[in-house]
Amino acid sequence: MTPDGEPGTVLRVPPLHPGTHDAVAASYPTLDLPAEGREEFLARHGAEVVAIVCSNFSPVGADLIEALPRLGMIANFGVGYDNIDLAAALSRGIAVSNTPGVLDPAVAEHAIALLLAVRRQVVAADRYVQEGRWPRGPFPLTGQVAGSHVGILGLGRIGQAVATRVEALGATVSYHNRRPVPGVPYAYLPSPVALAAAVDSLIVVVPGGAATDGLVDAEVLDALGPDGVLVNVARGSVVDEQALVAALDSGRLGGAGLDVFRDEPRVPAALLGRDDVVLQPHTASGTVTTRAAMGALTLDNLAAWMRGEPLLTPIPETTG
Ligand code: NAP
Ligand code: 8YV
Repeated sequence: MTPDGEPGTVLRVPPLHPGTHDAVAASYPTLDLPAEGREEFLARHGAEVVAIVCSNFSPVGADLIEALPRLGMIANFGVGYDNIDLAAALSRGIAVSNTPGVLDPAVAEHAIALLLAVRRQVVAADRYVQEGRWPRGPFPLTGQVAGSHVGILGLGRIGQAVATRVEALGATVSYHNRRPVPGVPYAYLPSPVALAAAVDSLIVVVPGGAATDGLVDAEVLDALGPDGVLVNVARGSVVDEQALVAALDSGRLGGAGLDVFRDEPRVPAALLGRDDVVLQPHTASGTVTTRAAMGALTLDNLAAWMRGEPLLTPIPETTG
């Protein structure tokens, strides 16, 4: 049932976390958006759909929203919602939820894992041992995080979880947001360039979308410098990838730990097979526990909307 008591179907937009995919069908009449023949499918079934369940890998554009005249709710599995045409949803008064908070520890520890992996050369040193090179001589000395200065670009929920973990490693934290965060014990720098110039390593945790596209550009990377390390667990769109490759190739940047890319799952060939870069397939929230919690929150938001109650975790823009 929908909030107005009329029967309605939930549309699953792939790819979805398997447990969440199954849980939707256990509670509601369900359809799956097919990979092929979408126009015909939507012409036949569009009027049945009252809600969407999607993930940040499932684009929900204006064309899909327009094809669903009764759509009242979009439940996004993920905290980032740059996959959704929010303007199109807002213009129709469609409620949109996401899954903030429950993934903070997992994403924060993944950022720390990347920082340590690049600074301590964990992956390159593993290859050194695996390939039998150790008997020919010692592995070169590496940098370290303890005693260093780490910048956080985006001191929000995840950024603050990163900050406490960085402090526990014995490093100093500074940050940049558009506005300073009241009450935090970290130095505020007024721009991404100023932050990059002040720190040894920069961890990026801002949202994706047009407002942050290319925020980490050549100027920021140059300010970070030849001993600097960039870690990106935000969105690939936030970093100018060509500028990143150029900075690494010319030795103007020390290294990078990247969980996200501009054209996932494709990764620029120039980032592959190098010892100064550690790459992950967008898995920062990808633990069994965290993905289950994200799925539960996605379903709880959908259930609240179905009951005509306020969403538990609406996307801020949709709450007016
Ligand atoms: P959040 O609590 O909203 O924090 C975002 C922070 O970024 C805020 O402090 C915000 O402060 C700052 N910010 C926003 N726009 C900015 C800009 N133009 N310049 C500088 N700072 C800016 O969000 P969150 O829950 O921490 O999540 C952050 C992002 O991480 C998500 O949107 C998602 O894209 C990404 N993420 C990735 C993964 C993964 O698997 N790799 C997992 C989860 C999340 P101001 O508003 O004051 O600027
Ligand atoms: C994804 C993420 O949701 O929350 C986000 O913004 O990027 C991730 O947690 C996850 O990769 C599955 O879609």
